[in-house]
Amino acid sequence: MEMKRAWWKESVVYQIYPRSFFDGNGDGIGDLQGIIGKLDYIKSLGVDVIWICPIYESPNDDNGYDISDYRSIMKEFGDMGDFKQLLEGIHQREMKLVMDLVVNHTSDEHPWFTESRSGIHNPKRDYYIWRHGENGKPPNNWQSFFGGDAWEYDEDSGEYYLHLFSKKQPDLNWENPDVRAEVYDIMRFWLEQGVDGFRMDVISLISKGEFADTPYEILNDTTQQVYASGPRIHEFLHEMNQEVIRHFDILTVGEGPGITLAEGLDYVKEDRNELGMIFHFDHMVIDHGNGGRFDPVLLDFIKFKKIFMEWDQIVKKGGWTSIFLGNHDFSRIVSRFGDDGEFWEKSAKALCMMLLSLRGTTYLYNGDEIGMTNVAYDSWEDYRDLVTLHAIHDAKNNGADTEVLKKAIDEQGRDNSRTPMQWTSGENGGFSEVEPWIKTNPNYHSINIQSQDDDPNSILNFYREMIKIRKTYKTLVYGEFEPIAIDHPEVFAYWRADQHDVFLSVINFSKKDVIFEADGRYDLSNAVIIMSNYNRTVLPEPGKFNLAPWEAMLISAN
Ligand code: ISL
Ligand code: CA
Repeated sequence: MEMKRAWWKESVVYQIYPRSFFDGNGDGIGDLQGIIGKLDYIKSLGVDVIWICPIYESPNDDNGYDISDYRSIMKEFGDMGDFKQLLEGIHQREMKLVMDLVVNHTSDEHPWFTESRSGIHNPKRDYYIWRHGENGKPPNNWQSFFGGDAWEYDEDSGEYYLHLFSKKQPDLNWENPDVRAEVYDIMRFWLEQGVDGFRMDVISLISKGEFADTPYEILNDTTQQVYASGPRIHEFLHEMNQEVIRHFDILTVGEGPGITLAEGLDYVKEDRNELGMIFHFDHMVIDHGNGGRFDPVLLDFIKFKKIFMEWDQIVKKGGWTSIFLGNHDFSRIVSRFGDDGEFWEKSAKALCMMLLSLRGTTYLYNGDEIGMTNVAYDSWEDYRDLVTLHAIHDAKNNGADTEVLKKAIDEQGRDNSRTPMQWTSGENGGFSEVEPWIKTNPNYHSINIQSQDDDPNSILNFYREMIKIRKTYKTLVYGEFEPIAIDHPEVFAYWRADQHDVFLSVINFSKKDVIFEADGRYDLSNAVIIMSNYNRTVLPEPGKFNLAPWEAMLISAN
């Protein structure tokens, strides 16, 4: 079946965490002028789309994911003039801009919430979710993603409001049509400015079901079974599509914690007219234990591969998918899925090959293109993320072992991916002239853009080359994805094929030498290696591979 083509399916998206990207005015905080100054660098990667995490006015309890004004720019980042300049600069370079749309919740400092809280008869009361408690306890046993009860008591009215994230992020009441109309207005406002799409924060959570107790002990189960994909989710997304999305040619990607494989297609099936694609989290929570991210378990590599295989099925059934390994909520991909020690460079390139040779729209997170790694700070004082701070606070209160916790935080904490971009080996990694809001990773002396820019063997230039290859061969975008030996314990290998071309991707996910044999599905007698992280150019024996540690190659069969 010929797949429906679209620019957003063929795009490579580059995600920017604005607070940590580049400080344009010397206050230690990344900003819009900082991004503007780096647009030529971004363009040099070959990416098509920039997605910027929230840049709206916010008290920054959760770094911009708590919005107090959807129509203005956070003062630390600049103003509307800077925004217009940024958008123009992006469009001039023939790239596109995707904004983060955070509408499951607002900040508690948003005027809607100030009004809503002011009294039970206020017209905005019903913009949020207020309930009576029972016997001095919250309305139900729901827990917030950031720790503690998902309900906050309001003394004045004697009611509780729901917050699935921090108590400074009250959930909006999507049952109220006025709330939905406000959201569509906000979307139109930014589309009229000329933005090219939205990444929708936790959009899977907007429709709340019955407020009954969750029977599940584990938050991940509650997310899938209780919080996500509520009864009216598809009605709301379809309405959003009819009201807004379909009138513009835009990229839409819904962040979907808790969306299961069974429900995934409903969000993205083209003839349902909801979203273009979603981010599912199956591979991102794969090493989270029952206690969540700070209770890590060993990553099951075969399961990891199967997740990509299973989610590819939704593409076949008339939808589309996204491919990503990291973002601002998870640790660094080379530290988590690769090897940030001896095989740092090889494994970073291997992950790059995987990201850019799978079917789906590729999302790259800033810093991964130079192999930025996790950080482990010496002092508790240096951590910034509220999730981490809550965990530290709780552990100290409960007399838990903070050494064990520190190890988990350094493996899985969100600060890992939020350290300043490493531009140069100069002070603060060239991110800012002054002490940054979050400490730089001290390895900026060796890992930085400046040193990789002109080095033909660098991770950075491997990314540039892989992006170029993906843009050249549409087969890598749309072609069938046919995994080989999915139960192999070390190798991820797959064909990408259509009537035009056949490619074979072979990636050794281990520090061992591994022998691997491809199935004979396609003829490899005239095959050539087009990309190799060991600079290999000739295939020794068609279909048979002696792979070095973290070796990755992309082979063109015709
Ligand atoms: O459920 C999760 C995995 O266990 C979480 O990672 C969840 O998907 C995530 O916290 C949702 O993230 C988004 O919304 C948050 C914000 O803090 C994140 O930065 C954002 O990406 C609340 O807006
Ligand atoms: Ca600044």
